[in-house]
Amino acid sequence: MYKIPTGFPEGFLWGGATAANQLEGGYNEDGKGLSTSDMMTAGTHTVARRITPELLENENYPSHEAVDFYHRYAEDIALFGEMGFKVFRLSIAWSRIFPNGDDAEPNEEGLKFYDRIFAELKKHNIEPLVTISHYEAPFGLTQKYNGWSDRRLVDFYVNYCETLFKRYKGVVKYWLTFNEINILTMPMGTFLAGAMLPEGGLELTNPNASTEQARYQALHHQFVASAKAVKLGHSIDPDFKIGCMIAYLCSYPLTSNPVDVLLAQQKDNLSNFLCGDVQVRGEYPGFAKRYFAEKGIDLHIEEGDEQILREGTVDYYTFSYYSSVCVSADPEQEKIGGNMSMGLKNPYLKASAWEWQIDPQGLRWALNNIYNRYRIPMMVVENGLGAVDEVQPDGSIHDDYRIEYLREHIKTMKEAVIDGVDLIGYTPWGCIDLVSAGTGEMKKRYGFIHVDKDNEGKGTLNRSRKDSFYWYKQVIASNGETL
Ligand code: BGP
Repeated sequence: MYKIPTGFPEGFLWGGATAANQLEGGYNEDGKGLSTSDMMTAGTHTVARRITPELLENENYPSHEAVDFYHRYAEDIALFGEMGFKVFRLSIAWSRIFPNGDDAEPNEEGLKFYDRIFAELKKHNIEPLVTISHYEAPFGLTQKYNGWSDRRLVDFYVNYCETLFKRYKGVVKYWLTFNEINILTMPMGTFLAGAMLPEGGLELTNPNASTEQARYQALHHQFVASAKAVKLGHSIDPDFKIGCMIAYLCSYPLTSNPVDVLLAQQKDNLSNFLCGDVQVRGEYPGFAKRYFAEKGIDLHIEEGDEQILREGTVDYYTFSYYSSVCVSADPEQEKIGGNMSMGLKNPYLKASAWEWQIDPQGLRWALNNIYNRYRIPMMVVENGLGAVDEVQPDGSIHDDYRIEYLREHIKTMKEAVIDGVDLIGYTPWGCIDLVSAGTGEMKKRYGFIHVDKDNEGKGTLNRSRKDSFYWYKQVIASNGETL
């Protein structure tokens, strides 16, 4: 008889996930330079039309204060400890370490901040999981080089990694090179992930205007940078585990018409597996080369790049998973009115207030789909429900909708483990309320911990425990058995 797993493995890494620009605030403290995210205004959360000193004073930039983790980290980490976190995913703000991106020396004060964070995590026996670049880069790199369009960013990034790897050898074991690297395949990734100005500069009507040629070239630079970082990291500390991070975009065929089925597979290939194949297998897959050829995308690939990619494959695969959509080869479907964020409506699913369809089964599907291809350890490093929470007069928050969402996803994750997927950790997104990456809002909340701050930026910033806080604590204590 085969012995199959009965549940989550011992030592499973339960925790939560965040990103510096959505959490820290302190955007100009202790020598930090401006980062691309510091240039994004609230509401539309797009890059400011023009950066002037007046604008920097008068407009609402959500990252500038965020939820003030910069000053309140000890309290927050204690709350993570109280929930029993084994791991905490955070990102390092590149502009704290290299304020302009191309500085010769790192900013010691910036490093000291993360020294304090890691020391605090250690006190609570929480393992850090560090995203080296999460949707930001020093704004100086945009101004001087137009971000990742310029190959010189590879060296600046690798130099930044070297600083982190040497400083945090023996302190940090788990690293991720780029958050949701595949977002660069989409227009919305232009400034957000590529730190590139849209075509036409900052005074534009469409902040995401960019060509596929420009985005795939920038993506190639990030692939090379990531691979070099992996190789370097292993030479500095062979115990480092360095992973990729991909936004898993789950697309189902809208109908059983084979053209829809094929389209869904092509989407899966281009949206998800293109990046996965380069980072896990170390080479561009055939379908990507075909796509480039047919679209007239002519990548500048230097001699030696292919070897770099082969030598810098990742140790583990991580991804974000929030929802799924449908795709259809029939252009009429778009008009029928089933348009959701990122794709077509699935008649079998409900959606969040932000039109992200809720699909727990899709997570099991994704885990199997990815694991069958790569056969390396995996982590779900983002998952969750963005929702408006109501604070009761006594201060409590009854977020049963959030509990329900997470419970159903944890159930299907467990099924995937029983299916044989080598899943090692789970860090739901925004374990403490933070600024939304997509909109810059505060009211789209994911946390177990509430932060008193509204969309206009007002509030005491006080922290409080939601019902989900107590629920997640017992999930962790029971290693996923008590749901
Ligand atoms: C992912 C990002 C996160 C994050 C999350 C939720 O794409 O990696 O930074 O914020 O999505 O998105 P939003 O904040 O738009 O709800």
